[in-house]
Amino acid sequence: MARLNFSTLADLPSEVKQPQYDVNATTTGIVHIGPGAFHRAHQAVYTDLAMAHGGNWRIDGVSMRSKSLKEKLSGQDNLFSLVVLDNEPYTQIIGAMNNVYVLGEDRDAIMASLTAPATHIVTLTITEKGYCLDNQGKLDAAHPDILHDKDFPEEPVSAIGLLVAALKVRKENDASEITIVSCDNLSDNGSKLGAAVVAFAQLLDSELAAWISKNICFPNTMVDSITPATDDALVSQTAAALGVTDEWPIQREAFTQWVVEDKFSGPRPAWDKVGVTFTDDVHLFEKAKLRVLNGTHSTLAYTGTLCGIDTVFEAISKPDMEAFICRLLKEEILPTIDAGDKMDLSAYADDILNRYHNKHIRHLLAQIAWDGSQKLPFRILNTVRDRIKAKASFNLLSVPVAAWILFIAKRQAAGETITDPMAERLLSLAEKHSGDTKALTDAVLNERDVFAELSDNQAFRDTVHGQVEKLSNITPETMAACLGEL
Ligand code: CS2
Repeated sequence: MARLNFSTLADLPSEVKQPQYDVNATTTGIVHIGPGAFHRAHQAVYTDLAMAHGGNWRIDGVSMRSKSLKEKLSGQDNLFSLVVLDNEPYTQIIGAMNNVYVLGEDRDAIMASLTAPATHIVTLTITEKGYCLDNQGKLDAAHPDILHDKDFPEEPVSAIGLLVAALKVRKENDASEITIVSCDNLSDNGSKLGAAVVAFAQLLDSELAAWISKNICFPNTMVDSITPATDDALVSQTAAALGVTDEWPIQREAFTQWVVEDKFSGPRPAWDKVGVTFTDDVHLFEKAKLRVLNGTHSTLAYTGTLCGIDTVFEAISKPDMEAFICRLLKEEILPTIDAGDKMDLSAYADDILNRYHNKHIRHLLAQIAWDGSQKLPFRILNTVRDRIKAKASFNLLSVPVAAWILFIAKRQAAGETITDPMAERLLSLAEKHSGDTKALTDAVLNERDVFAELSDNQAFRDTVHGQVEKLSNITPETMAACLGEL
């Protein structure tokens, strides 16, 4: 079968949406660090649509480690398919990706792209761990990648180091019209990124740090679209629909939202014309999304996995599981969000639960369960902190924490690993305390990189212990009774 590329675009079925601009005549204006599935399903799509309104905003993707995206897309002119799986499905060819680089082999090209005067935006989806932050959200100067980049600033291995190396050149060239936009699920993502970049620059050159602080904007954002990882079924389904092979199509739900703080140090694509919300304050959108969607996602991921469930749809389709999620939202999550008249939180939560009921999306709980040590602080623990401040219960919020601990224990006992920057540490604790969930719970709760001051909160510790005990015998058969007791 022929491959998706510029020469086969004309042969695609008429119902397949295509770029509404001259892709070949459009040049790079954005560098994206971490071009994984979510970037290609979200920012790249908005940017592709925005280019119909003009401007050179194609994207040079920079993979920090993996070569697979470059290898897969290079054979198809960096085109790829967005497959929207919902009640009204459609497929859209995205032409926004101009080049795909890998840090280990394309360093010169990457620096040329980052420092080009025509590059006015850097976006990032590097996941929580990519920011090299400590448990207070500040740059961890002892992080191995930061230590490396401090010693070898011209050969950075971290996104932070790469940005500083590029900004150093841009300062020398007086090319300050560039905005750096975090698109990851962490609170105050832009502010934290900017502070980390300035802190790292300060380690090298205080004048550069001052220049960055003065000239470069790091807007906060909220990003949202459920984007399951690409699987072989999607590749086959897409080939059948297109009549050509796309080696890395992307799938997502129809819903997509991007809220961006209106704070830019240079030009930007016509994102506002294609549904992106610009606002002076992202915080309500960010807090609601991280706690209502991502907090319940992680709860489903760990409790569902303990009950032998594979996908979000299957989990939320269990009446007892959905009833528990509704209780968690109503009793302990929504009360921590002060939306005033700006947002109908109850309707917002209902919409998210409806999105979970999308039977066309096979969103694996195993994917959501990745990186729990990095995700839980933003999705669950900050909510616990607000409940403690309010002298309110956090019994239900302790359930995903307890389920995460049991998830680690279960994976270690089965001789399986977990995907998490702290995997080695957490699995070693599970091995050391094998068969003793009380001791393992104490040991995990002592991990200050995850729990910070909550490690010292006896009421929190006791509550988590209590939920671990209740959940430790949960099975598919006992799920209803177990969740009903919580
Ligand atoms: C998910 C998110 O994998 C996960 O941790 O909770 O990727 C989630 O699908 C997105 O944030 C939805 O916008």
